[in-house]
Amino acid sequence: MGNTILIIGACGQIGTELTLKLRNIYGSDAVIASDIKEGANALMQSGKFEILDATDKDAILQVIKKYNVKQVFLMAAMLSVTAEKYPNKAWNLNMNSLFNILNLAKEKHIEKVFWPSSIAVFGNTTPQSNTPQETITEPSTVYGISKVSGERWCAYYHDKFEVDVRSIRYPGIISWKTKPGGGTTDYAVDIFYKAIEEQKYTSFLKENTALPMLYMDDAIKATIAIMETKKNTKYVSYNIGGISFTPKELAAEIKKQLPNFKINYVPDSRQKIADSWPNSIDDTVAKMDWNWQHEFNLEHLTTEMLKNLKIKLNPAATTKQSV
Ligand code: AKB
Repeated sequence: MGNTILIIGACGQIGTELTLKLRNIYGSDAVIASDIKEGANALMQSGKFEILDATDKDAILQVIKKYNVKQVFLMAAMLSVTAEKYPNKAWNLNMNSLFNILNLAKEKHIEKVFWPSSIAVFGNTTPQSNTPQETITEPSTVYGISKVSGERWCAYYHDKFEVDVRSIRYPGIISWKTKPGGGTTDYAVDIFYKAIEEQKYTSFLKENTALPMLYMDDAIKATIAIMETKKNTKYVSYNIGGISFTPKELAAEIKKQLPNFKINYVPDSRQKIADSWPNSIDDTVAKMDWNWQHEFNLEHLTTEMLKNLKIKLNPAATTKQSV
């Protein structure tokens, strides 16, 4: 157990698949999953799990010592929509969990940290199309303020205390194993569930609201790549682009495979958050610095989502059909 990894927030949308992938690569004993409550069966059955509160530094240190942890992936966070409802809780979770891990790294209990940032660091004053790596970051959401502050703290600990902390500005992540919760980009996952279950979806964003998105496999690939790169990375937190689409474009792609699918649009308060975010991301710097390249386009991810969700939501029917 020379290089044990601890995932904090392992039961969330990204944490679940990241844990499974890392266990696949490094072996189940080398990756400890933790969260405030238990998660999906696949995750719980694949290796060791600890109940852990990301804001409790002493409890984290105990787990680090118990397993001789060297790397921490801090995936616990409150996302954009929930953070608007509970600003104090969001600030407490998003910032104090980060300080805990940065301080544990500064105190040499761990050697390497991954911390997720987001396209939420951008705001209304940011150039919206092909948003560059270095640009105006004036977010208008509680979540965005926590992410831009987190980026600055990561850079500070890196420069002042030589903490090896790496980060990605995730766009909306699309996946079928674990649902996201409390985000603005969640519509792009919910739409697939509703398309299969009800053949219709009411979008809380306007039809032409484009947002940057990424299929989960690409997000996991990026996360592992930035943690493994031996190159000297210039930035702590990198833009990664993948695809960019509107609810209307996504619905049209789903309709190609489910011709009866219908969408209507009833924008709510989430529209304002989406309007403040970029509609596409320039990730040239990530491509140059650590060879980032996404694989999944809109058509490919739609096919993967529908195929896997049909099995997940109705396993019996799928088995019967395939007999
Ligand atoms: C959210 O919608 O809040 C997140 C994000 C883009 O960071 N998915």
